Amino acid sequence: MVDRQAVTTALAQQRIELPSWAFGNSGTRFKVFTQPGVPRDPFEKVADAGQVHAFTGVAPSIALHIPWDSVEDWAKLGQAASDAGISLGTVNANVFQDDDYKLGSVTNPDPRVRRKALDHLLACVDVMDQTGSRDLKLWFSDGTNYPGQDDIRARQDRLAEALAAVYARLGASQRLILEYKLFEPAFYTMDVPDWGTAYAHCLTLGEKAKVCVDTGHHAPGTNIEFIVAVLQRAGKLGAFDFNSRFYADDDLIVGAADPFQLFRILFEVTAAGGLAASSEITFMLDQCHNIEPKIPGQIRSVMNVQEATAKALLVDVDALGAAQRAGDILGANAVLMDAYNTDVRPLLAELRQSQGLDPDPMGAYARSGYAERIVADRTGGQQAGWGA
Ligand code: AOS
Ligand code: ZN
Ligand code: ZN
Repeated sequence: MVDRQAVTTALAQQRIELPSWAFGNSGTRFKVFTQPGVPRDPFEKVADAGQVHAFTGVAPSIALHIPWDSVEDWAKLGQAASDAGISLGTVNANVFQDDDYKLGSVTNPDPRVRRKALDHLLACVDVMDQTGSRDLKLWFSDGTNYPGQDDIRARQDRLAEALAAVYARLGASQRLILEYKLFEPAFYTMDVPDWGTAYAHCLTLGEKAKVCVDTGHHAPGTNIEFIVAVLQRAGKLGAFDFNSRFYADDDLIVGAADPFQLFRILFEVTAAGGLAASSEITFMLDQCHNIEPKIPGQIRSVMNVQEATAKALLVDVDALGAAQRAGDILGANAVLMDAYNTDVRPLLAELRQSQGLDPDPMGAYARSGYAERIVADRTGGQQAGWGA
């Protein structure tokens, strides 16, 4: 039997982190479409993220990107976040948008470039000290395009050296979260292409190093929930970058392309206690809203994660376990599918009402007048950073 009260409590405690770059203008390498009313600075991104939290109640922090979100006074940005009802979250480093990084950042054959990249990563930890952020998320665009272009093993050595230096700089409660990506921008080798490579580096580094699973960073057909289960079992699942993909790293709204996959992932997470108060998994979105409006896009994303989580929590794990032990293949599968096929929208609407929220976050935001206000007040919105 599923304990409905426990499901509601778990859903009420869920925390989803929003990416600051989701609020800026974004696009593909072909075109960035600008939208009226988008934030002109990090303060306005924080204000917009606050709206998503105000209407969903489960998105109380915003991930920052350095240098896109760099400000003179971090305390002031922290205050703006708190005024908006949220806090500053994960710090994302950027060692991919500089001419110097053509051959890589921390894995570059040139020691000068490696030093420059490492200095940026260390500077990000300085920022974390000021913002109170727990996590430093590292994604490297480093890799090669042609066989023989560079020494694969030497690049791993350089990567290990840089990671060790960053790890040594972390405070007691800070973590290094290493993100992997199959390809792009490099097309022959990426230096951190998969969970195994990320896991191996994190294992060497120590307890404070964990892996980030970006759902858009795998080959088509990859069983992501298996990776999640293995990492979580090893205590190395640090964070998610949730998004949807149809083809490559599409960064579309999470749950839009494959809600069943999202459910399967969240089932593994919840079954292994990943939603418990003691869990240290960061549930982050990593998306860009190239053509749809940004704040509603984020609200929809948060709701999609909530819906998949609710379904995952509704799995009757006792019945599932019994069927599994009995070797009842179809029975076990039916238990899972029963939960997936449940319409959880009424349950979530009730939960919101019990929290004093509107049961319909999308409608409530549309009625709030905020979208009209930012269009009137802001001109010259900032690009999210991609293609800058
Ligand atoms: C890049 O493909 C990765 O998904 C990054 O996680 C992310 O989009 C970037 O770090 C934003 O700065
Ligand atoms: Zn990502
Ligand atoms: Zn990505």
